[in-house]
Amino acid sequence: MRVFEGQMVDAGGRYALVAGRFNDFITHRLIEGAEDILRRHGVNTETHVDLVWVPGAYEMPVACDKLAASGRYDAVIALGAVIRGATPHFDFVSGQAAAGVQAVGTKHGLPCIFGVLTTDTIEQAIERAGTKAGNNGAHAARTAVEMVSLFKALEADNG
Ligand code: INI
Repeated sequence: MRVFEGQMVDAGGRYALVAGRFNDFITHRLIEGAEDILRRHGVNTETHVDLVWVPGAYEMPVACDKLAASGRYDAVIALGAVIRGATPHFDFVSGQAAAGVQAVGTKHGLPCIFGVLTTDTIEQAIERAGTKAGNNGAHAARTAVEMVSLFKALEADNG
């Protein structure tokens, strides 16, 4: 049996972070977590990581699509926070963001990582942005490193 899996070391990837300005006090922590993990897995974050701000999670799919279509990146990482309010708005924004980012990935055959928190409360978001429940941006970056490595291995395979 031939087994392919990504290594947890950067394979020379170029990464785009797509960050939502909405709830940016959370997004900034997610960016810090992602940047730290990319750097500690061997990515030169000065030259190989671009940060792209969008207004909110709803705008992430179209921005991810543009970046994926550019051919300049090996992975796109969406980072942000959708926090439930008093209306059904949360469901539309979070649902479209998740489905949209996923659709971009399959459309372009490019790892598009969903590092967007979808929480009921601000406290839950804070817990997942570098406090007691880890940092979702760091987790997203680890996922990106693994997927870039996996895709490079699959692309290098000659059968
Ligand atoms: N965008 C977010 O990223 N998080 C939210 O919690 C949020 N809420 O709650 O409204 C949010 N809304 C804005 C949305 O992403 C769009 O920017 C807006 O609808 C304009 O298209």
